[in-house]
Amino acid sequence: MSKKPVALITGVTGQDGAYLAQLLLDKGYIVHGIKRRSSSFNTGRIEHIYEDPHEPDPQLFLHYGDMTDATNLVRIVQQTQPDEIYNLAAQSHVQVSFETPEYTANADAIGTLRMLEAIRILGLEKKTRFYQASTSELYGKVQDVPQSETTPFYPRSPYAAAKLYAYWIVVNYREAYGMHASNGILFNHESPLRGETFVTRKITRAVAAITLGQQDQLFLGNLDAKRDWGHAREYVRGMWLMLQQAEADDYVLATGETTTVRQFAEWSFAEAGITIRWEGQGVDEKGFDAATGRQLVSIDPRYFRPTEVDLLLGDPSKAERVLGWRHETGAHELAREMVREDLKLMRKEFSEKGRP
Ligand code: NDP
Ligand code: GDR
Repeated sequence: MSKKPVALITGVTGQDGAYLAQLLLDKGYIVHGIKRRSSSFNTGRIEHIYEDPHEPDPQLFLHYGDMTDATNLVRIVQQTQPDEIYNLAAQSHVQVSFETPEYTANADAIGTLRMLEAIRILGLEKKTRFYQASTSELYGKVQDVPQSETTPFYPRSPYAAAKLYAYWIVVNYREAYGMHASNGILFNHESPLRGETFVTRKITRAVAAITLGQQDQLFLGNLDAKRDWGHAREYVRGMWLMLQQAEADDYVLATGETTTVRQFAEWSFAEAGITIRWEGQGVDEKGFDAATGRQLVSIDPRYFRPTEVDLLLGDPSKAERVLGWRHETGAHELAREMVREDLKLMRKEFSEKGRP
């Protein structure tokens, strides 16, 4: 019987970590995940796949760790001897990075270096393949679309600047030490598991709460930002495919279509049977229920960023050609799925609390 492949996922408790852990378990991997110590429960997204380690034959193991602690990363890599490391852990919120720039650099930039060094210190350069969660935020101010692997970078936030370092240190370790280390330059990808403060999930949760009479209004920032939104479940498959190639390389994963925040909001409300009519300009713009005239959307300038990324639109043709990867879900279908799931979730929460 051949030995099962072993993967280590940093950020296993996040959106992508949860989908990736599921994918790798389905493929017969032993999966190790790093989770942070938290004062409250933070494994909700992987609860359904985590078995009690005392039960016979567990396949998913969790280790306490942090990207800011090199000793702990070295120890976990030493203990687990992974064939593949997926480095997904990050302070991943762009706006929050303006408030916590040093921490973001520590976790997202130096954290990546720490993980690469753990591989080297342990002499695993030839055994362990490495995936880095790079991002379309690297393009930042570049309006030359579609953005591909050869488009120059121009980061527009402390988050993007930290991820720029991580991108290049991965390229450098690949070239300097012959490591199988790849960057996935992933455009925005969402799902019902998306963090609640990212704009898509914020919108779909608000639509569900407004529909169920639990919220009056949705406050948003820049409605005109354009994003290339795909489905996280499909993107984690692309991560895995990158590590199955004979040679490491860098790949864009994207849908090749772009949508405004405004349009995503319209689609989300439409899924709940509400047509939005917009009135006003800039910070005074408001969204009304076209049927009842009730105001449902307002602008809150607190959500404007000091420097914004106006337009992201990716060209996934290299990943399609080399990896055979393809996206299936577009932004419209994504909005519909996320609203349906949030409605289900909230109805369940309310019924458990004895409310309608
Ligand atoms: P999430 O924010 O949902 O998950 C981030 C994960 O990192 C969580 O498990 C979080 O733990 C963990 N984490 C944060 N800080 C640390 C730290 N200091 N030490 C250890 N773990 C930490 O992000 P996504 O799943 O959406 O994204 C995964 C990765 O891909 C991130 O690196 C992100 O920057 C990148 N990316 C995401 C894109 C997207 O559209 N989703 C697009 C391109 C790149 P906890 O649960 O405790 O908070
Ligand atoms: P982004 O995602 O910054 O692209 O980073 P986010 O959903 O936070 O913002 C997308 C766009 O929507 C605008 N926006 C708002 N954003 C939030 N969060 N809240 C609001 O109320 C709001 N109103 C308008 C933003 O200004 C922005 O233009 C995500 C993260 O997952 C990163 O980790 C990842 O690298 C990139 O996607 C690709």
